[in-house]
Amino acid sequence: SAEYKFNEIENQYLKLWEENKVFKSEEKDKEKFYVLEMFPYPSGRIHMGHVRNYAIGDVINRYFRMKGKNTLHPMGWDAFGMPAENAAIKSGIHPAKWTYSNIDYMRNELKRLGFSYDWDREIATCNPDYYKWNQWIFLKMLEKGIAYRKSATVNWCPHDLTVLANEQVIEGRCWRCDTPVVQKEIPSWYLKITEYAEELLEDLKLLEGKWPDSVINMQRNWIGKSIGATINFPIDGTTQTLEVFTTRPDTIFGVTFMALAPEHPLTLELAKGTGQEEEVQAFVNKYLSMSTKDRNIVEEKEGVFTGRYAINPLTNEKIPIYTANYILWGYGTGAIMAVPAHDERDYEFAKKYNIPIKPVIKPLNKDWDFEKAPYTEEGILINSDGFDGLKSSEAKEKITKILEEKKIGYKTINYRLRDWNISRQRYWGTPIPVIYCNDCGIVPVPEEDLPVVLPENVEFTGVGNPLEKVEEFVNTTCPKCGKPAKRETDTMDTFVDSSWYFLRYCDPKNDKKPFDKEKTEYWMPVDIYIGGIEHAILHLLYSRFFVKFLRDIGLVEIKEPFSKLLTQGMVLKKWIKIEKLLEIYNISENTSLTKLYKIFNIEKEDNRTIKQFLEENHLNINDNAKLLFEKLNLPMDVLKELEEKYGKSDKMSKSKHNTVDPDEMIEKYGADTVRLYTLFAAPPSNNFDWIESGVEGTHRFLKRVWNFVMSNKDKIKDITYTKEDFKNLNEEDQKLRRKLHQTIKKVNEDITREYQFNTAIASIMELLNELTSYKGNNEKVLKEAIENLILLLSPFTPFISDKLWNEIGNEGFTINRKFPEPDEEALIEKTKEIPVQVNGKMRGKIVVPIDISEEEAVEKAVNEEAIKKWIEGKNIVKTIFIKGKILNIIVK
Ligand code: ANZ
Ligand code: ZN
Repeated sequence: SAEYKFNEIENQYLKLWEENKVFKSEEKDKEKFYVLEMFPYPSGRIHMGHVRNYAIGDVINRYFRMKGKNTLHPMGWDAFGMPAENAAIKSGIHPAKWTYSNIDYMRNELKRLGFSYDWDREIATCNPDYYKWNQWIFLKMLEKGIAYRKSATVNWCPHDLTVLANEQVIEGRCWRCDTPVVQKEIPSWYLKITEYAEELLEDLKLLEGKWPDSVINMQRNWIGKSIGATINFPIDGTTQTLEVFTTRPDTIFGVTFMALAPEHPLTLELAKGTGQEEEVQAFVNKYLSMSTKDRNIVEEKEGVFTGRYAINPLTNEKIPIYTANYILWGYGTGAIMAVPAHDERDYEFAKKYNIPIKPVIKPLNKDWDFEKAPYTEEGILINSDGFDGLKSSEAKEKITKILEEKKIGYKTINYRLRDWNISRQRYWGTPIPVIYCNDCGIVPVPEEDLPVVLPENVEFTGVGNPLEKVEEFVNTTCPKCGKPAKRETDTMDTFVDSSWYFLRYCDPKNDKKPFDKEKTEYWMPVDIYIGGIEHAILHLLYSRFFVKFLRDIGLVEIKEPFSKLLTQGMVLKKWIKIEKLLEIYNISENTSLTKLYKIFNIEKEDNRTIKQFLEENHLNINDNAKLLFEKLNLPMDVLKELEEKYGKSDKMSKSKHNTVDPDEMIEKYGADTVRLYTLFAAPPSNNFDWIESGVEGTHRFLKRVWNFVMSNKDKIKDITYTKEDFKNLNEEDQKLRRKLHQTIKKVNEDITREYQFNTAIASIMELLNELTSYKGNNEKVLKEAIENLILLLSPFTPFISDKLWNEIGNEGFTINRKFPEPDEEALIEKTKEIPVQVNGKMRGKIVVPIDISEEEAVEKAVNEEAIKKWIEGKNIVKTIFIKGKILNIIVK
């Protein structure tokens, strides 16, 4: 039969699918199913992580299509962002050109993999048709007070005069020019996500069981709701008070010091005239010059006494006030009442500075020595005057109430969540649509003037924000008074772009509105969203926030954008260091190349040592051994074996040289094999190692499918069948049908239950084994099995499936066929083979109907050739029959 020419087949079907617009989707009077994968950043080429992510989505889309759902499966590009601008700075290519050419390349790669996207819905966020609506939504937020401007601290490079993202700060220095980075306050635009904190938290309940628990927990912690009290402590010798936030008002009798953030305005003020001023000033200076990132790295608690005391409002005790590095400015009030007996950080601090530790909570039923460690849970109050004996929960309420009565405190709910700073001082993003007028102040760009388009003629020097230097862009007129005015040059954080793109896919070409409500009402919410765990917090939270805001202004009615979330695992690749290679062969850097060649049976003289060679080639023993193999032309198959045996699994990355290029794999094995392998290697949420022998195995399976179907195609081409034909089948035919329908059942179950593609594929592989060993000659049974085998494979390996489908005489494409459903009838085992013993010894087997009676079974056994001879001429005295299991005949 004909060879499996995957390249030819795949290119042929790519064309056919495109010509026939097979993946088009539109609203219909039919149940919908929206399958979405996180859209990629157009970095240049797709990587294996993308292949896996999109292969998972593709199977789901194809499967539910075949199950009769009206599916939506769109794709687009998260196209704004830093790498494009960095490329412009480094090599002078315009970010737009760089981005669009990457998009063109990657679109082809995705098509080549056979992914079933409706490309008519493609969006690129850097297109003004798209970002116009970012601006429109921003203006709505501005109108509703959800967008606002305030000053923010940023990383600033004093040499390049530019704001740096955290990733651009390398060990406290600018990534470009190595100048130490400083912190600077600049005005920025914020979105008031905190207004939705409670709802974002509350609605996580709707996602329970549908999103991974880990993601729900990360969101919950990020929002970080704390219930407690705000308490005012009078400051001794002044009329001022110190306001603190605590989640443990029940511990107020145990306060032994107070602590302020270095940034707290009272920190320096209190120290004035106490003799502590200089020391406090030095401490504050030290921490203010540190970036938040560096500050988080400092583990050691550190602080300085301010020289002042606060008064505990319930005990009238004098308590020293410190400034301390572990108090954050921007959370709570930036000041705390410290209870070292019951808080880890306070305990550490108190131990270091010899501050008293006073226990006020007793554990319920265990011993505790407050000199050894703090007790941080709730318990029973002690050393707390009239509150002794109360449970923490009761005391919290009582104490808060008393503070409220005395008007020195009140119940407070605090969220860790901060408002979202969307200002980026960069070119390649959505311009923030506001204008600054000397007379009118901040003026929103009128809706009819949208989009504010990025100017094209821009210079990328790496110094400052390129937009600031484009006079035609910056200088404009005030929309209110008509006088000269200046345009905002900040662009939006690219997370804005991805916070609503799933809505735009529902109506991607609308030029009157961001999207039509009727269309989003039909398609939304997304039924399954697939992507990396790295987006577990920000992207998902921002998208949820946008949907809630858009609902508030009447654009959507849904509560949550993503009904189900699947976070796929990583594709890892084992690799070994040169160092490890030397160790394996028990050689050293001083070994000669000649000897190294010998190890691999290569006759070649080279007197340089490995060390010399590495130096000459700018390699190092921590580099991937692959580099050495390549440079010395050593046998790659040996390296592969070594990697599989001794290698260390790591996420694929360029710096480790352990990436596997999808294009290369497709070239070598075909897209069907690459898809099938990534799906077969592990369940979607697990990590797995890319192992080429595994790829080869999957490829061999597809070859066997090909060969089997092609060698039977003439036999079955003109055969037709109906269920009626399968009424009275012999055992062999029944067995094949049973296996077929068991497989169909399992594949359906595995896919719908947690998307267990790997086990589904394994069962299809078993089905092929059964088929190749089928000894019957019922062509109807054979045809049914082959047709269904092809349809079962179709979501995973669509190219070979469509090709074979047509080869055996069917028209059209498998995605338009119904996905197989099990014939319950065929699942029932009707006959069974059971062993027969005579006087306890195995003498043969009989095939009998499953519900046969004892007499009938014995009747059949005594007529069986192999058994007959042990019974002839004797008397049957007893029979023991266990239905479906065994028959024992006792004779004399
Ligand atoms: C007294 C106390 C006693 C506290 C005790 C804890 C245990 P969460 O749950 O994260 O909201 N805190 C308040 N503001 C802070 C700030 N700006 N920087 C650092 N720590 C701050 O934590 C609230 C608790 O963290 C508060 O309750 C406060 O310490 C501290 F046995 O007050 B607690
Ligand atoms: Zn004006």
